[in-house]
Parts: sequence; structure tokens; C-alpha cells
Amino acid sequence: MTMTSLSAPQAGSEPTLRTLTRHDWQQNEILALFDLPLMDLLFQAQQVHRAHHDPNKVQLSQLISIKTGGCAEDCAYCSQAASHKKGTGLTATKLMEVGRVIAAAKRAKAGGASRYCMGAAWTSPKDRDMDTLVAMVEGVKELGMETCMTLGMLSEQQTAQLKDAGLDYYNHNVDTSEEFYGQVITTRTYQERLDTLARVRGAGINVCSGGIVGMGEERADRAGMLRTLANLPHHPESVPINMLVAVPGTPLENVEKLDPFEFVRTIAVARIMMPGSEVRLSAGRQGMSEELQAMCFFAGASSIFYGEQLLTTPNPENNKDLALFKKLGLTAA
Ligand code: SAM
Ligand code: DTB
Ligand code: SF4
Repeated sequence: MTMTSLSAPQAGSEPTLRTLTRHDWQQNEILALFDLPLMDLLFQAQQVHRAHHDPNKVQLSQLISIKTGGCAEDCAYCSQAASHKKGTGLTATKLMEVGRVIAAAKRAKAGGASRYCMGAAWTSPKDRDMDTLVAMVEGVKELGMETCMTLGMLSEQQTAQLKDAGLDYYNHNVDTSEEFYGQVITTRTYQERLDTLARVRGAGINVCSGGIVGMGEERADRAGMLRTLANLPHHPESVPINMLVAVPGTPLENVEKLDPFEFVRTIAVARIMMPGSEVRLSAGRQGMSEELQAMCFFAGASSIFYGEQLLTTPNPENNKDLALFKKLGLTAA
């Protein structure tokens, strides 16, 4: 199918937009979306958004770091990589006990979160940890919450074990474009990431995959990242778009800040390219004004990370988010 509206959208084009689920995006088409006057881009994104989602509902996912720091990977943005010479001052921990994770999930549910996302600073899980991870998934599911894990690369067997435990989503980000990737991470390849995503998809677990902007990449890299995601055989059900949290002690601590409108554009283009996916306004909200976040919701963000902590860095307090939702007439889903 050809794109109906690369410039201003046509009146009455919703039925076409509803069916616009493509996997053959070309870089020049994506850049043409990025290049649109902002108001035209936002209008188009909002039309797609309304054709596929309730525009006044935002899904709330809450994060917990079940194993922090000491990671053998060298992701330049990450506070948890052991190899960053300056050090980020983080204390490495062992895998948390199941009971503590369930208790924290209960609190997240009481606070309003519908999905609990458990993250570990690993290259991949050790087989000896699988029973604990399975117990975490089962325990959180028993609370009536959706479950998500992000544990690094997975083997076929580990993927099957998590599926059997009832895991709903697996998060594994492509992070950036294939071209820029080597400047950010050298310890695992882009293809290895795609292989893990294929394994997760093959096992029937919902895929959560997105990336980070504001790492010093070009607009072509932001477009390339979205091209990788949208041209997967199935769009990821969930697409987290993170604004870099520049953590002191990481190689990216002094990287030039991305223009906030470019962040909004990235959300809008993600929404247009992956109409049915949840697009999550992810890391970086702590540094964003209410107005900027509202613009992200208008651009098609349908989900946020909720709760006072991301993995190792702060996130807005629940009360602050709930007050913003009230002002905007948004409801939590
Ligand atoms: N260790 C696992 C892995 O990388 O596959 C899972 C956890 S890792 C922290 C999950 C994702 O969080 C990364 O792929 C990256 O997109 C995002 N992330 C990590 N640190 C970030 C930061 N400082 N700012 C923005 N996003 C970040
Ligand atoms: C994702 O895309 N963002 C989350 C989640 N998936 C695991 C993590 C954000 C981490 C932000 C930096 C920190 O708190 O360490
Ligand atoms: Fe390790 Fe994940 Fe951080 Fe990379 S992003 S250093 S894999 S915890």
C-alpha cells in the first residue's frame, strides 16, 4: 500500500489510516514525515492515533530493577555498565528475592500501574536464575497485573520458560539505528538484538522494543531506528521512546541535549509508522515540562513509565502525574 498523505492529511481519511499498517518503510518517506511542518505532522499523528486508540487513555507501566549494576555490556548511555572508567557511583546488587518483588508490585498496583516491568543488568540471564524469574512472573500475574521483563539476550529455552510462566511482554530495545549503534555499544551486535526479538516473537510473547534519542545521533538515525522497528515482520506491541537521561560518569554525560520538538517529532513519526502499537513516553520525563509531555500525548504517546523511579534514575512522583492527567482530562489504563 502506498502512503496516502506525506504532506497535509486529507479530510475524511480515517478509514484509510486505520488500515495503514506497513512493513516496507523507506528511509526517504520517514525523513519526509520528520520534515513536515510540526502542525501538519502532529495533525496526521493525532488522526492515526484516534483511528487506533482512545486518545484520552494512557497505559501505566511501572519499573523495578531486580538486579542492578555490574553489567558486562558497555552501553554508553547506561549507569549500570561496569566498564565505564569514571564510574557512576552505583552499588551493584544480586538478584532480588521473589517476595520483595511481589510486595513492590502490589504497591505499584495500588498506585495505579497496570503492567509491572522487571529489569536486570545482565548480558543474558543465567540458567540458575530461571526458577526465580519464573516465580516472579507467576507472582506478579497472580496480582492481576500484566508482566514484562528485560533481562538482555535470551536463549530459545529461556524464552520458552518465560512464556510458560505466563510472561506477557519482553522488552529488548534496538536502541538506535543500525548505522549509529557501533558508536554506543560494542559488546553485542545489532543482529544479536534482532535475533532475541525474533525468538521472543516466535515464542508468542508480546514484543516491547524501542530506543533512545538524544545520544548525539542524527535525525537519519532516529528515522533508521523507527524503520528497523516498523519493518519487523510484526510491529512491536509496545515501543518505548526514551529521551537520554545523561548520567554523570557515563561516556554520554555531556552530550548535547536534543531539541524537545525533535523528541515530539520522533513520537509522532513512531505513531504514524506503527499505528496499532503502544508508543511509550519513557525515560526522560523528569526533565520535561507538563506542556512538552502534553504535546507528546497529542503526538500519539499512549503509555508512560509511572512511579518515582525508573531503573536507577528518578521519574516524576505519582501525584504529579495524576495531577497532570487531571488537567489534561486523561485517564489511566
Ligand atoms: N540489561 C538489559 C538490556 O539492556 O537488554 C535490560 C535493561 S536496559 C537498562 C533497558 C533499556 O533502557 C536500554 O536498552 C535503553 O534503551 C534504556 N536505557 C538505559 N539507560 C538509559 C538512560 N540513561 N537514558 C535513557 N534510556 C536508557
Ligand atoms: C525502556 O525502554 N526504558 C526503561 C525500560 N525499557 C527498561 C529503562 C529506562 C532506564 C532509564 C535509566 C535508568 O533509570 O537507569
Ligand atoms: Fe547492561 Fe542493559 Fe545497561 Fe547495557 S543497558 S549496560 S545491557 S544494563
